Amino acid sequence: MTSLALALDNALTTATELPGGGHDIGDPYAVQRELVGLRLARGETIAGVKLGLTSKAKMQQMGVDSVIWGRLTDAMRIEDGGVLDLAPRIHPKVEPEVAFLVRGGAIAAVAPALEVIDSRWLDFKFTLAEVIADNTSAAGFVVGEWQPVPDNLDSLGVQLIIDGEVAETGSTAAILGDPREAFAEALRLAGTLEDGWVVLAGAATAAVRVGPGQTVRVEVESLGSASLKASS
Ligand code: 0L1
Ligand code: MG
Repeated sequence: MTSLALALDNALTTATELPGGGHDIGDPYAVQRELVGLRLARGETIAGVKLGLTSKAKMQQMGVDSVIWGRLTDAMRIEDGGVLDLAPRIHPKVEPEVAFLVRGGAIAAVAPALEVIDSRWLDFKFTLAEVIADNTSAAGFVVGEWQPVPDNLDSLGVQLIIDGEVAETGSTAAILGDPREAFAEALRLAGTLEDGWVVLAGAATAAVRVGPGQTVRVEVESLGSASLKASS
């Protein structure tokens, strides 16, 4: 077990930040595996995988041209319309996404989704290796009602609505041109996707900070909506 995995897990469980920017990390995905392994040892189970940096804007921001991936656990899942407990969070943000349901290694259904990201790195400042080690900032997710996959999944309008006001507007095109590309990447990167897993395809807009008592909703054209309410 690396000291970095232990330090990141301590940051997660105590809601404290670690200074980033200068850690010498050999294999960041090995650190991520150890970090998530600590969660599994506490009784959590893998619920799926997430893709990160799937938009051109985020790739440019990080100076990379490829996506990253992380692991979702059952403890990260928030029921649609449920409560996001802010007490164990550091500086949570929400992003509007779409989620896929896995069956037989393929896409069985699609749904509107919210991802909660909450970097364990101070002020969300990290290197690419650091954010991979930190399980790509994964902190929570909400999945709306599963739907059959429409033909035009690559050009659906997406809105992130906070307390009834539109905070961000985008399109599923921002997710690697077509969210199905993100599913293919998830399969390639994770190696295997198990039946019943959720694949979070990536954000359609920038992430937005979520504060006490706020209601956050994603609306995806023709797919519907999903929401959470932050604790006060
Ligand atoms: O899900 C994401 O695209 C986030 C990846 C990590 C970068 C960040 O924390 O903003
Ligand atoms: Mg995301």
